[in-house]
Formats: sequence, C-alpha cells, structure tokens
Amino acid sequence: MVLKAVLWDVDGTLAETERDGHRVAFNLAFEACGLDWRWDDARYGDLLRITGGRERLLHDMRSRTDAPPLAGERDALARKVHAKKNGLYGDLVRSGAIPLREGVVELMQQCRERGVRMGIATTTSRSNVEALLSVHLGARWQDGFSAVVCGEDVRSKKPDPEVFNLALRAMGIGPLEAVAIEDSPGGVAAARAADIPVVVTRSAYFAEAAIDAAIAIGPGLDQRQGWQPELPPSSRAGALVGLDDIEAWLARMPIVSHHP
Ligand code: XBP
Ligand code: MG
Repeated sequence: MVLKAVLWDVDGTLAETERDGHRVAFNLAFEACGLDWRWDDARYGDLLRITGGRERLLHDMRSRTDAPPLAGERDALARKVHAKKNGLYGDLVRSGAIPLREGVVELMQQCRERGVRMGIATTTSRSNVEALLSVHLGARWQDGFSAVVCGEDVRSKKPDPEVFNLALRAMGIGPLEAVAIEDSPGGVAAARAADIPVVVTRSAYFAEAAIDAAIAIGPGLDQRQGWQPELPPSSRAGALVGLDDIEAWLARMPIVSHHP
C-alpha cells in the first residue's frame, strides 16, 4: 500500500505541550480563579491517563474534599477553569515558549515535497492547535493540512478511534494508506482501533509508558538511534527519521510493543 497521508497527534508529539504548556497554564488558571490547587509534574503525569483537559480536571475534582459537592457546580467550575487555562495556554504558546520537537518541521517539509498529505488528529481544543501551529508554521498553516480534527469535533476522545475515523473520512483515504504519529498509549490505542499503523515518538510524560502494537517506537524524529525496529545508520551526520524510514516500516508492517 502506498503511503498517502501522515496523521499527526499534537500534544506530546508535535511539541512538549503537556509538560511545558497545559500543566503550567492549568496552575496559572487555578491561581487566577482563586483556587490553591496545583498540579506538580508527577500528579499531572498521572492525570494524563484522562484525555481532555476539562475531563482531567473533573476527574481530579472527584478526589478533592475542597471541590464543590454538586456535580453541576463542579461542571461549571471545570468549564470556567478550563476556558481560562486555554487562554493562558494560548498566551504561553504565542510567547514562543514551546518549540516544536526537532525533526517535526523537516518531516512535514518532506511530506509536502513528496505529495504525502497531512492531517491533524488530536483531542485537544482547536484554539490550542491554532495557537501552536500559527506560531510555528505561520498564519496560513491550515493550508498544509487536508484535515484538522480536534477535541470539539468528537463525541468520544482518544483512546476512542473517532478522531482518526473522522480524519480518514475527511481525507477520503483508507486506514492502511495512512500512518499516525503519536506519543501516548491512549493515542496509539485510538489509531490502532481505527486500523491505522502507528509510529511512536516518545514524549517526556510517556517515556516509560507501555506501548502496544505500533509499527515503530523511538525517542523522536531527531534521532536515528534507539528505535525499535532499528534504523539503518545514515552516513550523514545529524540525519533525521524521514519518510523513507516510515515507508520501510510500512512495507514490513512489524508489530512492536514496549513495556519498559
Ligand atoms: C491530549 C490531551 C489534551 C490536552 C489538553 O491531546 O489529552 O486534552 O492535555 O487539551 P492529543 P484541552 O490528542 O493532542 O495528544 O485542555 O484542550 O482538552
Ligand atoms: Mg499526544
């Protein structure tokens, strides 16, 4: 099967937005809303099992004795804090504080040169994607993507496959004509449930997470060492992971799992 499209996850895959963006912005939003709640790195890492920022906050509130007792009140507070968080996240991203991960722009460029289409399949809010990609790819960043499917577009967030199924439908392609690039077990499960082969670039929070049934798992697109299956060494210094590598994995379709 010829590779027609690369479907990008956003948080953790395009940039370390969870560690350096969402967590920081949530803590600023708690403060702005007069709450003395704070999420440290360890707690946030744990909470990432819950996808979606508002859902994550609601989950956290269930174990807090100082959260509003009624479900309706909790919901209203979660909406308020989450909206504030997304505003602060946008400010943070627009300040240039969060770079794209190395190798991302280069792979995007290769896709454009070779006519491999691109899509975004994320369960983060559209405003967050807009902020991140307009800073790094320019105001017309959407021109480079045939589909941009975000959290607001789905009824069920990852690990549900809905976001990937919508992206495939919007692009008019089948699952085996695409590859998903993901960083989290939930993202991998979502793509696999849509029958899309997945390449995993591990991010800070999911560096040690168990991953099942990817076609390749590695430290990032900027390094050729440390991948499973191994990548052939390149004679060029600083060589990245590119479309040739992804196509070679797709041709073999290995099933790679990693339980550190
Ligand atoms: C991962 C997520 C997101 C972000 C926060 O999304 O779980 O919910 O943590 O975004 P991705 P919101 O699929 O891109 O990895 O606060 O906008 O929900
Ligand atoms: Mg992710």
